Amino acid sequence: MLAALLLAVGLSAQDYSQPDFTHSEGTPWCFELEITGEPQDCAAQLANDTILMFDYTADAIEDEWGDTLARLDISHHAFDGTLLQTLSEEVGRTYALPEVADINNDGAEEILIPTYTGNVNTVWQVYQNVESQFVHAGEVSGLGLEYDAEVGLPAISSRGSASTWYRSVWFLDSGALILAYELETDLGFETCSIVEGAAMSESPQSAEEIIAACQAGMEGAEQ
Ligand SMILES: [Ca+2]
Repeated sequence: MLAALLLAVGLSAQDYSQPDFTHSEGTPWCFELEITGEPQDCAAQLANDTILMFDYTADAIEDEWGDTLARLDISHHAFDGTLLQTLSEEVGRTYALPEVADINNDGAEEILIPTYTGNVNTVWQVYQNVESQFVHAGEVSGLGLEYDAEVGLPAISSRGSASTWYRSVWFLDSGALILAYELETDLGFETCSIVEGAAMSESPQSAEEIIAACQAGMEGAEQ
């Protein structure tokens, strides 16, 4: 697939400024795919007009428990087809698709790669572009990592048990994703608790303020 794309990029007179050029090569945009739980090749366009190709090879790897994993080869290309960088990940069954999103609101997109989905939560590998190269910044688990405008930091919600939820808030800088805090909400016991991370000082609210807001929200939800 990738070879075909590169050949086409090199030889054809196709207009690559057309946003849907990968369709002609048979590779859909990731955000257009329907989630099936099976590996699906896809492409993503970054705001700086470069292209990411996500190329899965199913059953390429066997883990220590004998389960088969897909190998995911990621290649980053300039619009003229020039290869800028390659990355790879081992991927189990996941009900999520690769994403590009600016999770820390600095104007540059990160790559979010789902590598495994458990009962509810998905494990995501986060890559940040640092000096024109994507570097692995960290790993999070939950429903989806996004910029939380209220907090001004990346955050992700995850399910604990039937009655517990977590909200993890992170600080991303210079290729490192560092936990600010994790807020646990127990709807059964109606309690809020917080675990502070190494980047707690990046939070605009203190731990006490976060807990107080959480408790107030729980009481408000009852009425
Ligand atoms: Ca960013």
